[in-house]
Amino acid sequence: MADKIGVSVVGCGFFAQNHLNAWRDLAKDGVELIAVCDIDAAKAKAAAEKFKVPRWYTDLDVLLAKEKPGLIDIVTRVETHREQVLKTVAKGIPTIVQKPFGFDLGDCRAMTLAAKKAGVFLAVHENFRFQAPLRRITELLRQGVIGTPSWGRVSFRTDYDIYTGQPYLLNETRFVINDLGVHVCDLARAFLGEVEHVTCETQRRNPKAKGEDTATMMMKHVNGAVSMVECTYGAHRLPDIFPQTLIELEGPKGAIILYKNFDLEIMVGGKITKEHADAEVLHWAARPWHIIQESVLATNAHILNALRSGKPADVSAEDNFKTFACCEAAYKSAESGKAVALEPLQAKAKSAGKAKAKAKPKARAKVKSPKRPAKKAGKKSSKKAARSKK
Ligand code: NAD
Ligand code: 89V
Repeated sequence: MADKIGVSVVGCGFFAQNHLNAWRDLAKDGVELIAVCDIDAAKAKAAAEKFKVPRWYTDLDVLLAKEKPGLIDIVTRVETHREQVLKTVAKGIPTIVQKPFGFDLGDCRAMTLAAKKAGVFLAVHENFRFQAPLRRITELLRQGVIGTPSWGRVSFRTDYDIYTGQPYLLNETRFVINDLGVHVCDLARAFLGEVEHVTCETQRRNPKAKGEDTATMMMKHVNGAVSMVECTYGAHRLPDIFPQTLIELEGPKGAIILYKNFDLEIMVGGKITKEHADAEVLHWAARPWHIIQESVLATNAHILNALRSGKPADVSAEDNFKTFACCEAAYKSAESGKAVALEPLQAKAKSAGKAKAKAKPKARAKVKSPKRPAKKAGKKSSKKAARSKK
């Protein structure tokens, strides 16, 4: 049995239920849930009772004063990430923060720099690349089955009702790129390499949404590869395959295509090899979310192993900063109608991040365009009655 590690989960809302289940499954690897925290006392208490966690809090500062977690897992919404991560990192506590890492690249840089300066482990819970079919594609690419891909498509298209489980998404001024774009851009980087520039068009198909719900991006990768990277919550397609991501990759030796329902085809030397790459439906999971739920367990297990072996996670803060830079470039491209190079953006965010990292959260400059989601909207939805975790 591995050494024990005390884990605290901050935020006990909709998606945290998956994290709590996954940490409970990792008890066999020494994980002990020691405390949970949510500003909504009912949610913190309910999570503590359901997952047999000995202590619950409604204030992260109090938790940090009383507990000594070996790992903190922040599963609150984006507007709280920067403030919370700066607190946990200042205490020297290894930290995981849910996606999107920050609201903008300045946030991401401030957190990345703070962790680097303090020498504290910081990972982003970017789980899509840990989904079973996408893990399989990574493995095939590492084996060089199709050679280095020079073209790819990463596609997430649905109009599944995500708003019942995540009503706050309708109020996000940065909507689908921050919510789904982070996943598909991360996959494009993972499969085709670092990105040189991004072109993007956005659409708002659902009039009730404040922000864009559709993004079509084209990326030029540093190695010359090109990818089409798309995500929408407004595609009226049947069957709706939520929450599946479809992949196409073409390399010098062949192609890999992930079709709907996890059917994977590997085309090499004039032959097609077919695999069914579905994930196990874990004992606490249910279709269609099982593919995401199993990836939460895989992501947590990967991050825990990285922490224990003293290495950065594959989805470290530094790595996810590069994914978020693609998203920032996509927003800027949609605004300007031009291709946006990543390098100057990353350099700019680096210096801005340094200055902001020193400032207290209250003293932070207001983001002019696009605006951050109104605090009221977040509060209102967080107080809603307990929702299904599916
Ligand atoms: P939610 O609103 O249901 O849950 C957030 C919880 O955080 C609420 O219970 C709220 O009371 C609590 N909270 C707010 N401020 C807090 C604070 N200062 N201290 C402690 N608790 C606080 O939101 P959600 O849908 O669970 O989303 C949480 C995060 O998970 C978001 O960043 C979202 O993007 C992400 N998410 C990821 C996936 C994925 O597949 N990776 C899927 C869904 C959501
Ligand atoms: O946050 C997310 O990743 C979600 C999804 C529905 C894909 O889980 O919105």
